[in-house]
Amino acid sequence: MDKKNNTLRISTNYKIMKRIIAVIALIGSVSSSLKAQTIDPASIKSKMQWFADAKLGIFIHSGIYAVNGIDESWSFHNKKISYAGYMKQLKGFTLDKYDPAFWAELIKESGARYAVITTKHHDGVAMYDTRMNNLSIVKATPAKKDMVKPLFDELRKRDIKCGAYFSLIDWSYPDYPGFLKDSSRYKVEDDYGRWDRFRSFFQGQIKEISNKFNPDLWWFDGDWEHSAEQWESEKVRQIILSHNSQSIINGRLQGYGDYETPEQNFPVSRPKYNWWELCMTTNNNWGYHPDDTNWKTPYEIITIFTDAVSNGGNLLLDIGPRADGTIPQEEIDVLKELGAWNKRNGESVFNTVGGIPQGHFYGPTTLSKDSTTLYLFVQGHINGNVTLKGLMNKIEDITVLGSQEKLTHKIVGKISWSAIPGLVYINVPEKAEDKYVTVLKLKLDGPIKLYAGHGGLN
Ligand code: FHN
Repeated sequence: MDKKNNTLRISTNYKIMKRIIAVIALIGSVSSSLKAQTIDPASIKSKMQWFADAKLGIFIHSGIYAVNGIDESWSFHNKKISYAGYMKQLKGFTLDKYDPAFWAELIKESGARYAVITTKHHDGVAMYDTRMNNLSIVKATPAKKDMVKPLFDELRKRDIKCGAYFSLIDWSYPDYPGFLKDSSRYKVEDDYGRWDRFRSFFQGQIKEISNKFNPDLWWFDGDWEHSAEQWESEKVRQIILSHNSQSIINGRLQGYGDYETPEQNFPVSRPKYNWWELCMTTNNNWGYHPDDTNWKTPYEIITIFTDAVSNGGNLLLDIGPRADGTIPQEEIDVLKELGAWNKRNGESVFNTVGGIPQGHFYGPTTLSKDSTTLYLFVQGHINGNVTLKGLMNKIEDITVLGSQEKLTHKIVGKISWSAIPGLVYINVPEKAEDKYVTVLKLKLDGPIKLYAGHGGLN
């Protein structure tokens, strides 16, 4: 048998072996993914409690995309700029005015109970000293420093939980299939070995982030490009929980997360999830975009925030710092205004539960955990009375949060022979109003009871 034939046979055998191994791996991962769907809900309820109580987080998209003020990662993926042009921004990322204590103090002042920072976006540039490759702000930019640990340290000094945003997508990594919108490096099914090398890489980064920063919360992104089996989502979840069983994971790990993350779109009906968080930009962009002056006003952010909380969710409000580490003044101002409103009215959001069903009150509401206190959120100028329908309880006291003004109320239309409650009219004098959203605190005679019928005799 000549050498050539022998070599040919060996390489064929190798290819067969590779496929057999891949098929076994696939069967293994499918069966484990079936197991993973039985994540024990009781085992996550207690560790999710801080998240359920927290209501407000601050999202931070910090990356080299701030240098030119362009779309994070998407600008080269969508070919608005060449990849080489995009990566030139590495040279301009200095963090020379980065002040993690100032960031943490501002986040604290906003009233937020947690913060989530990008450790790596789809562009593959790590915002910390990764040992898995050389593409990081430590090794490849003038910043020459990790920005995650200093921030986490300052946040934890202020009892603020720390979240790590991690993009599963890595359009820069040579063994990652995806690259530009219309071109990819390879197909996973054509080269499992190459895909395995990428998996070892990104899972290695997850291990090092766990070890270096011990995140309270993991905010995965980009899971849409591959399946749970291909990502090995179950294994990723186990890597995290084996390091810290109390870590919570967002719902962008192809079915292996703990809570849902609707993005930019506001729910009208209450989402059915146990836990969910609306993530939203402060203007229209996640990263620093000096040309985007479409800033949401404090009134808009506070009404969106209270609406999300009323529907049983959280708000993760995003800021996009500059490449030098400074935060745009508009974002500083809005976080301060939000914080001032939270100082006046925080009792009605933090540590509460979602409010009463729609129809009883024309606005957001929340309840104390024992439901003996009902909070009504009245947006804008009130001009007299607000109305509450179907309340069976006796109201013992009504206070305007912030001004602490005591209010009276009138029951209208209660028929003596009917069990159906009358309407509650509450007069709110102009002087008691909040400049954004006025909160009325109703102390009830016990856990709330509501009538939701159609008013008929039966
Ligand atoms: O593609 C990303 C996007 O750049 C940004 O990071 C948002 C934030 O939630 N997540 C992805 C889009 O859903």
